[in-house]
Amino acid sequence: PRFVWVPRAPSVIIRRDVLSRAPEPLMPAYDNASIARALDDFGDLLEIAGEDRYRFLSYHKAAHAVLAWDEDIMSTALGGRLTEIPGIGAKIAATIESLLKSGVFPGMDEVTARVPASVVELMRVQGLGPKKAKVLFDELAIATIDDLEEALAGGRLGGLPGFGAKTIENIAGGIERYRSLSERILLADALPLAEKLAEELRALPGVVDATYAGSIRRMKETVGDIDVLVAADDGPAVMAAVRELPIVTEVIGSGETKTSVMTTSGRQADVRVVSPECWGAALQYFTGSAEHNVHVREIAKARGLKVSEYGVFRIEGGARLACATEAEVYAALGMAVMPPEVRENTGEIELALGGQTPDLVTLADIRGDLHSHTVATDGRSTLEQNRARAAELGYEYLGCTDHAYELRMVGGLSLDDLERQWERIDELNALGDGGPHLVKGIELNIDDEGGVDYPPEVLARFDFCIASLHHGFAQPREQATRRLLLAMENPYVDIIGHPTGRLLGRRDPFDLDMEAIIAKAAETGTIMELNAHPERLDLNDVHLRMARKLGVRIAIDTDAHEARQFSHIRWGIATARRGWIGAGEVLNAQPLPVMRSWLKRSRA
Ligand code: DGT
Ligand code: CA
Ligand code: CA
Ligand code: ZN
Repeated sequence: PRFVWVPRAPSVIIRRDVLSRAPEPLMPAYDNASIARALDDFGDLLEIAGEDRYRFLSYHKAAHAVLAWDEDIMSTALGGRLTEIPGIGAKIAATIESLLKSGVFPGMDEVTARVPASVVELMRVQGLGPKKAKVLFDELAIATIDDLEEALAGGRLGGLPGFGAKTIENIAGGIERYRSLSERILLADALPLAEKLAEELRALPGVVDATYAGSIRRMKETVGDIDVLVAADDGPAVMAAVRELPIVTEVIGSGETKTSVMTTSGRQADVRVVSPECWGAALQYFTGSAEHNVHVREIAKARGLKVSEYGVFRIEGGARLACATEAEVYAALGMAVMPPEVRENTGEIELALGGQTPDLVTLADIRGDLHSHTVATDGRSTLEQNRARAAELGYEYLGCTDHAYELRMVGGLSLDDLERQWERIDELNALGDGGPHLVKGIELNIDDEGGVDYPPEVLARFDFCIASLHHGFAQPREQATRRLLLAMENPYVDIIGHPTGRLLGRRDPFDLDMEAIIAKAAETGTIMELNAHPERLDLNDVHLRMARKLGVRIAIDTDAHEARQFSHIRWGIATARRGWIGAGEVLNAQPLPVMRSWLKRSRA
């Protein structure tokens, strides 16, 4: 059978049910990340199949190069320039072309005859790399996560080379996390798909408007499914057209007003047709959240009104008061229209009844990014490349925060390295080319005693310091909490980076007493980071609301390990808005002198 490679989703890559039923011709929505993922997976399969090191490494290198490539891979391929990507020769270029054209990975059949492709899914479990997956496959013929779970339950993993008690315990936790995220999708994966789907729908004849709703419109960090609304008079005609969209691989169910489909990304989407006159009522209803809608309806009822996806009605007599726009719907209920991000029933309705909405930070408020890495440690872009990207974004300043000395595995900076970096920063800042001002920072590691990498006299030389937890994820609550509390008492620790350490679907957060930590931040004037990486979004919305109540200030940072990752700021803004954060509370929404004045070291 033809092997169709489904573009990358964060943890579920291969939906075998989709693969076997994928219709031809397929027009996969590949991007650089999904091509990189396919190359990476192929490299892993080669390793498990016992191919030589040189061969499988060439696919990993190619994957890395595609990820680092700035141009859209489809444009590069159309221009016949794939071999201009460093590390990509004629053979891999032909593979990429084939993927882009047809979803077929040449040579895959031959490899999957030896190692089933489902073994790739095994490696999505945290703690299982190709080496361990190979042992599982060779020794116990474990080829799927179900097989793995069975072997685990039957106690058959013990005794395998490299599988100690600790590893086995980690695998059990990894399976659980894998399963929990495979039911949800990272916002950063879902939103581009929802936008594409809405765009394809808007182009259909008879469609007045199309947009996404549900948890995507509320910008929740993970979403259960993709909800799209279409305004059109002829529902059945639109539904028929939806079934034929290029992005659709399978129709799961289809009626006159709702069609559920599987898309080329392996993700399910629900498309609903609503009448254009009642667009606002439908949008309000299907944006949710369910909790927000329930509370809105209670308030309506108390006023003798009824709300549904068809409008606001008087209970007595049934007259319709509103339905065309969301503003009209909320106005009929005596409420201001609140931004979708806060519609979670955490106080927004009470505020709206008083005619108010929270004043939320926007992308336009951001003046800089204060967490970035370079090739000096584990970043993939140079200081100059980061600076150029920050200039493109119109930033006033950029914080350079490579890893500090103790993080040896990524080449943490020694004092000599720092002197060199500072010298280069001074040169760049003296250029006078209108580029962003580079601010000298560092990402310190918080050790088991709450200490950090350098002595005070070195810490004093930075413009600012971020301190983060990078190890000890299994530590008990008291111990992990104490590390953070002590670090916050350090007068040179201005910001706590990615405070809980979670990686959505991959790693649980540290077990922390967040109330104590946020109270300590308020007491010491320590700024808390909202790390904008789509897998982190840490602090989350709940913690941000706690922080806001206590007047704790927030830095929305991308922690970019590559210049293009500065664009992740978008996800940080979304989460900040869900946490009710306004520009006045955001460190990097302030002009440079004000930003500096907020740092703990300037306040002392
Ligand atoms: P998700 O998909 O789990 O990330 O979350 P949502 O919020 O997108 O939930 P979903 O897809 O089940 O429904 C989309 C919206 O439709 C939801 O936010 C509110 C509305 N809705 C759906 N079912 C109900 C319901 O039973 N009661 C109420 N009040 N609203 C509902
Ligand atoms: Ca949904
Ligand atoms: Ca839904
Ligand atoms: Zn970092």
